[in-house]
Amino acid sequence: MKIVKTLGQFIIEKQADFPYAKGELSRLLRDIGIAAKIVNREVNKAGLADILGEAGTTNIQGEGQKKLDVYANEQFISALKHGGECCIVASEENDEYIPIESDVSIDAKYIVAMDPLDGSSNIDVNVAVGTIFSIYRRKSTNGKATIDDVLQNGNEQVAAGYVIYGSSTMLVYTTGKGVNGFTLDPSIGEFCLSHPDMKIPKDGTIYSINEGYYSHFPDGVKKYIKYCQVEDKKTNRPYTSRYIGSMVADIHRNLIKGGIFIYPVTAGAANGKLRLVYECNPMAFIIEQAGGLASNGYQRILELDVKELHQRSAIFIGSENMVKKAEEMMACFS
Ligand code: AHM
Ligand code: MG
Repeated sequence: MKIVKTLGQFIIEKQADFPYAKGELSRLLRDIGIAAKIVNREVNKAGLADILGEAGTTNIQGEGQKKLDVYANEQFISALKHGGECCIVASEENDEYIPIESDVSIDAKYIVAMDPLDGSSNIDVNVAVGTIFSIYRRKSTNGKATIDDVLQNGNEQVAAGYVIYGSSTMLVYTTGKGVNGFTLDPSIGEFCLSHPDMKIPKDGTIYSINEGYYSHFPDGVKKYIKYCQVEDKKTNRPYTSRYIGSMVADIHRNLIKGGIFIYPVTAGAANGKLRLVYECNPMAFIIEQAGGLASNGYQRILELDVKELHQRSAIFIGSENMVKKAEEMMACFS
């Protein structure tokens, strides 16, 4: 029988990559893995447990929250509270950051930012959803951690990852030394290493964008879409259009097959829709670590100044050559 490597074993092995580390980051990642399994259990039985539907509360963006958003949010926060490695959790579902002030976490080194259940409008129709997380080291050296500890630029992340609750459940993460993917084996309840050292193809033939908003897009994006659609044998065009409407699932597919995911600024969303801290920065860190690029059309996502928790950004993310080509077209109109 083939021996599988579990997420827990892999994390412990990789601790040697950080000789200064005392195991806190490893424990934090392990806690996230455990919370992901609990959320997975609920997502899987969503239709059965009568857990679907609006929870009746609204988040800071004014969007209706689904019950499972609330559940996932609570599970991750609770796992991070009890783990003791994290002094602040910032969640897309909470207006303010959550200080964690238990006895064990007062000296905790890490900040976690997360989108507990991304793409949640897809739950009702059995389409893949995801969790996105991002980990920073706290900057302040004494007293309580503050908002300045949270508002760090993306290039200061020490780890980032996502969980995709799809036809199988996977956890993909990076600590800045490549990207590794683990598939949940429900028979043993463990994430097992299934996609070691993931690399995104340098080129791809898939573009993912909500083309329904075409008339609201900037001219550079319209030009790039037209470029994707024009026939050219040398570059395998026309490309394929694939848009799930779950960022994690769209980017996961493109990571494996090669492609670009775009959520630009639109006439209705002047700064884009997706959140820099909870969605763009972690996905950008992962895709860059896999050899791809992530940009706001003009500038690297990981270098954007983070000024507020719920800041939004446009994003062009994926295969290197495709992102470069899209940036080229954006530059034509700047
Ligand atoms: P959410 O965090 O409220 O679920 O919104 C984020 C999601 C992304 O997963 C997805 O790519 C995007 O919103 C889809 O938006 P649209 O319906 O405007 O295309
Ligand atoms: Mg989201």
